[in-house]
Amino acid sequence: MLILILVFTLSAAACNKEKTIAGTPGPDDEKTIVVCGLTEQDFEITLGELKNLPVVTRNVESAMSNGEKISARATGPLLDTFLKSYGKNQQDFSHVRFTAKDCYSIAVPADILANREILLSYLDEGQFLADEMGPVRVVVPGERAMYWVRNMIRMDFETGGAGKQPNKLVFLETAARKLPQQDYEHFADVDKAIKTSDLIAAYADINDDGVTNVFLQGADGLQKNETGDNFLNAYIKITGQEAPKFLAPHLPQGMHVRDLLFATYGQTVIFDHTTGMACLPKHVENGREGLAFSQIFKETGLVGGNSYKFTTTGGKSLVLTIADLGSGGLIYQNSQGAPAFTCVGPAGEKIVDDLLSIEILP
Ligand SMILES: Nc1nc2c(c(=O)[nH]1)N[C@H]1C(S)=C(S)[C@@H](COP(=O)(O)O)O[C@H]1N2
Ligand SMILES: [Mo]
Repeated sequence: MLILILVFTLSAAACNKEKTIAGTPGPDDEKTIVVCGLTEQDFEITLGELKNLPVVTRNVESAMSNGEKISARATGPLLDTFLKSYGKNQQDFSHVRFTAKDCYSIAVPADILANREILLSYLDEGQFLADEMGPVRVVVPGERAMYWVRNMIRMDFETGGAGKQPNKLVFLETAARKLPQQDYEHFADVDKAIKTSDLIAAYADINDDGVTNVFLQGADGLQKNETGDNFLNAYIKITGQEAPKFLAPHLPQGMHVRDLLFATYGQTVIFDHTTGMACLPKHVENGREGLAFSQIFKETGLVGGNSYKFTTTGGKSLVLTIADLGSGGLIYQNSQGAPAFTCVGPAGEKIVDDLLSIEILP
């Protein structure tokens, strides 16, 4: 009984600690957070102002990308509580992007906005945040630690609906062969990398001003949206460990994406077939093993079309209709490891070797 009372008093004391300190003056009260996309004019709020909002406290744990766990006892207002004062709620947005002092940034997508609490925390374990966390640390209970942005200094509220459907697939390994490659130091190794801006300039519509978010998909299921600017000022390391890897020297490591399966820029999907072969279900057609044409479509969000234009690195192209595809079609790797297409249609077997791209024709 005595133990019970003790436990009860201790936990009550822990709760009260947050209750008594939340909202009281602290060292970061004058620090500001920039808020964009919520009202007509961007504005700044100070931590002191945020502290006027009611708070919640959550005991949270999350996995980091390296498998380690981090835990916290976070206190602060919910993003939804902050938004209520502007007549909005989390569900009103397609993305909320949080940016930190060290240039780390991440977009929280609509499905998380719809299902999770987001804390704008300014206390950890009942203490004001240390310099490496403050003024605000975003905490999303139940989500991976990449969404927990410490030193958060800017919030962008985005409402842009989904952009246009992708209609072109470019194979990264064949595209990269024709682009300038440079040495890139990666831990103890020197690998080869291409500039994303070269890749996009050559194979996608770099001036597509609808591109505010570039979607990145990792082989392990990681999904992220990167800003057009961040994406275009970076590299894809195409050899060595964890290749293809999206990275840049000025972007914090948490923003790098290893084992990139595909990136969608505007209407173009850049797809790494080798990574696909390692992480997607394989399919056998006509004695060859590869990825089903339909599987790649399903995975990348490419849809429909009545015919497809297959183009080789040499610039030759072949247009096939759905009927021509017959058996469905398969992308396999030729003896040099380059992607190649095959299908068995009404007119027999068709092969497009050294495949660079596939376009969906209306
Ligand atoms: N400001 C900032 N916040 C960040 C990161 C970062 O590099 N900068 N990395 C994120 C990632 S990828 C992870 S796994 C966790 C790591 O938590 P820790 O650095 O606080 O241990 O913080 C997230 N928040
Ligand atoms: Mo991470």
